[in-house]
Amino acid sequence: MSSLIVAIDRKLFNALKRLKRKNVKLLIFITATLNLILFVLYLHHYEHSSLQDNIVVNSLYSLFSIMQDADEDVITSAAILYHKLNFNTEAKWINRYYLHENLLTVPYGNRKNERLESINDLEFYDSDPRLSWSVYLNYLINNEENFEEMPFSWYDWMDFDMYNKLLSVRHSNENNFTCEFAFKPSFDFDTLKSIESALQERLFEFEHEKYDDRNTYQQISKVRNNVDIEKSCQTVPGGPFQLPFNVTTLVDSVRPEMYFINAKNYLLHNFNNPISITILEGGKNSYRVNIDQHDNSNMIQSGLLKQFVEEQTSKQSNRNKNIEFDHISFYENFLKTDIASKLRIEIPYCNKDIFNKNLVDLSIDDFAFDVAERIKGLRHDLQTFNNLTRHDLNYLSSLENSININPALAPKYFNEARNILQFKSLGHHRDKRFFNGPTTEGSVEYADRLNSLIRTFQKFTISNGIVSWLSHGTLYSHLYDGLAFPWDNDFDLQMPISHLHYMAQYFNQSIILEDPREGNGRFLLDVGSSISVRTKGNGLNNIDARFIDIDSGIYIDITGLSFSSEPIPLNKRVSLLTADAMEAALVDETVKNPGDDIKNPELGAELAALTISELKIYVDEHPNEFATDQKKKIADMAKIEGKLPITSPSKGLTQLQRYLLNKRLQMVNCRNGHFSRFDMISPLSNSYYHGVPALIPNKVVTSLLKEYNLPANFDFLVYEGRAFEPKMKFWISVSNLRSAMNTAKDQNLEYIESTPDTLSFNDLLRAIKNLIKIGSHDYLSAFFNSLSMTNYRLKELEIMYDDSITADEKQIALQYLRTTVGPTISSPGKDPIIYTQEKNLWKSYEAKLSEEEKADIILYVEVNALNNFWEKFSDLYNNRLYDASGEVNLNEVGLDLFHNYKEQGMNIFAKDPNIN
Ligand SMILES: *[C@@H]1O[C@H](CO)[C@@H](O)[C@H](O)[C@H]1NC(C)=O
Ligand SMILES: *[C@@H]1O[C@H](CO)[C@@H](O)[C@H](O)[C@H]1NC(C)=O
Ligand SMILES: *[C@@H]1O[C@H](CO)[C@@H](O)[C@H](O)[C@H]1NC(C)=O
Ligand SMILES: CC(=O)N[C@H]1CO[C@H](CO)[C@@H](O)[C@@H]1O
Repeated sequence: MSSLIVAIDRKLFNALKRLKRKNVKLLIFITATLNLILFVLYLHHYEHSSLQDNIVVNSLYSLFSIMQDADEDVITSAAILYHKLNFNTEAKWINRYYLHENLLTVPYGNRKNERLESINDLEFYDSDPRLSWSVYLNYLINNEENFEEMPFSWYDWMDFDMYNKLLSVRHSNENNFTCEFAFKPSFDFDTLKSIESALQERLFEFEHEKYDDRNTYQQISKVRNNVDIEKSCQTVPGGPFQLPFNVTTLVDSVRPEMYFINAKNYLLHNFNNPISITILEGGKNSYRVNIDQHDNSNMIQSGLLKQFVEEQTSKQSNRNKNIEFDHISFYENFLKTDIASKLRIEIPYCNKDIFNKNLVDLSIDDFAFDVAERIKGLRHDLQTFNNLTRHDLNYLSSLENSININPALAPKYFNEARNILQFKSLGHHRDKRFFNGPTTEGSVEYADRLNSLIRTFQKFTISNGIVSWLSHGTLYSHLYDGLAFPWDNDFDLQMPISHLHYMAQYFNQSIILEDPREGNGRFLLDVGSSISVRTKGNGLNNIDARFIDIDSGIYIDITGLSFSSEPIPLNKRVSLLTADAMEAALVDETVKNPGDDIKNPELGAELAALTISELKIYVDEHPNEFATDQKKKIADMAKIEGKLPITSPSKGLTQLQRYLLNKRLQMVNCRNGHFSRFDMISPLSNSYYHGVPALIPNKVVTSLLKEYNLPANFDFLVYEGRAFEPKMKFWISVSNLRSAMNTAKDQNLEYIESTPDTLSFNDLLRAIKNLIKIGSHDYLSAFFNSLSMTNYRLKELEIMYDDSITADEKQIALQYLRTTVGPTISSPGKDPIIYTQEKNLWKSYEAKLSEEEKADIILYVEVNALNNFWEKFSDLYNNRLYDASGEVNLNEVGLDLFHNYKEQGMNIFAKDPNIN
């Protein structure tokens, strides 16, 4: 440790003293209840007054449950909680989940905190992942012998918090809950008051102030919508788990807090069950469990919970009647059973080994997929062997439908909650079915959700050998620090068309569950209904598939790349094709004069066998078969067909010729007309993104330049109100940066001499201290928690973009970095469910603490985190971050962007790095 380590100032010293005084009691408590090892660890912890050591931290967390209830330990347990909440992103729960204290204790409503006698008295419950995992895994293990399918209810696998609040006051508000109520654009003022007075708390937070008085309420009550309530809703009897109405059509033209109620009601009563649940084991294996398609009873209605409780009760000794839902032990038992090996998926066409190599060579054949041939093969298997799974059958029927869809007539598949009223278009980025209230973009929770989304998707693809790579804005964000841009609201990935098909066949309509030891993410993999269409067509299906967070509606957009007849646009920023290459392709006989025997593989059957001009003629002859907007679209498309800018190589070619030209030039495209040349993609390189392995295209710079004004320098940057500070390797809001730099020369903050774009190392420490002083808590935790990721990415950049070493040398260093440092990167964000739980717990602690105590705890924990953080930064500064005795001394290899980005980072993004 050097003098750079922050000095503990007087305030902290006092806080520490106070904490230690409290601690005397704690020590007595511990000796009485815990074994010696924990005790020694704990002592050790206080001697060094630091929450750094992992083992210490983990045993501290496990102490939390025990200390929670002992009043004198409020300060210590609050400090532990605050540390875990902000500076630990492991998916460990801070407490345990029990039948009586948790499930049977009413969380809100008229009977709040009441202990129910038995599960028969439950009229609603929160589907805590520990509860659902335990009950359903136990069911799987018990039915190992003849397992066919598992019961399913959306209620058991999603967040129904606000809906449960309504259920909790159902009895006193029975008359309020009508179809009328559900489709009002905003709450009726008196109804909301009546609900909340029974609830004794707010029903929701977002813009709740608008309902606070009649004046502000005026603004929102004036909006109108035009819903045919009779058509969209039925009155039904209310009861446990059921409000007395049934939303049969999803209508989003209401305010967000109303739409939330509608969407949840619709899910419960009218939405199909998924085909399967896929359980991930890290990034190693996927286990696919078939779901009962017809029943949507939850675990109480189906009797599964009752069975679980009875079984556990009979197993336990009489003195301990309290049942714990220890989901991890059920999970680990499940992995050991025979049923797990029966459910494990191996996709025959995929190779899991690709994630063990630096470079992944794709085959040009991966970008063409013969749909007709696949249909034939599956039909044959069905008839001969009768061995198609439900997933195979759903996929087959989708292909048979898709192959007959003319691109001009493909129905829109994905729907977003676009029409939500007074919501600033935020609904545009949420799947309509899984809207779950307005998680504000830019909030910690939103960032955590994005993090969980991409991490789980990556682990899902890795465990199946499915190839996909970062693209568009996602690839751009990866470039700087291996993390999403703070203003991002989704992710974009691309895959070869063949892998889109493999993924669709095996997992379309599966709920993908994250390994519960790593997080509580739950996602629907949803693939569109017209994936055999590979051109833009009517433009309604630019996205082929989505990986959707069912707890928020946020998603990853997935697009397949393939050969097609889409005309090649001329890119203004960067030319993907040389004039020579275009010339050569255009005079190629196979393109110029394709023989009569060459068929355009894009053309399907029926209307899909027609080109757009032929379709136009057909429409004119059969006007009654088409809707007005379809006719208009087809006419528009026919008009522009072939009329390309004079500079496009595809100009004047027939559809078949355009297809052959694209193939000849190795140009592949998505359905939104984004083109890449094959060698821009392959070989892919293995990198890390958000702490998990991720593939990136071969020519990153060219790929980015075709869409963005990528700056050539790795340097200080300002964009969208955020600044990228290369020493921090992180995006910081400009207003936070001003405070950190103390531009106002505030006496209470540290004085800083250097400027943001030439920040000196010592000033960096002062800047971070200022962030602590101004209480920029969310920023600090995001910044600290992503350090291992941003350090990794910095080193990777330094190696990849160093012109002074050969491609082979780079590969050796990258391999070493990836295999030795990569696996140690921690998640840059918390599991959203654990985050919410700890945040709510912290709120309850805040109520018990004085302002002074609270400030002391926060300061204490943050300075400790800073110590830990600064040690790593100092190691980086002193070139000893990495173990120097290994095969490659990573401290020395590559550019020195950390100390000298102004010079060394100049022009590095002007061209693609030479890495193979
Ligand atoms: C809600 O309506 C749908 C469609 O009419 C029906 O299938 C379903 O059984 C109804 N649910 C309830 C709880 O009445
Ligand atoms: C069905 O079984 C045959 C013969 O074992 C096999 O070749 C084929 O791949 C199977 N089809 C599917 C869809 O699993
Ligand atoms: C995915 O499943 C949905 C729902 O069954 C279906 O509409 C769609 O066509 C399927 N897509 C593919 C490619 O199988
Ligand atoms: C609008 C409406 O019907 N409000 C009622 C909600 O329920 C309470 C309690 O039954 C009534 O007092 C309100 O009139």
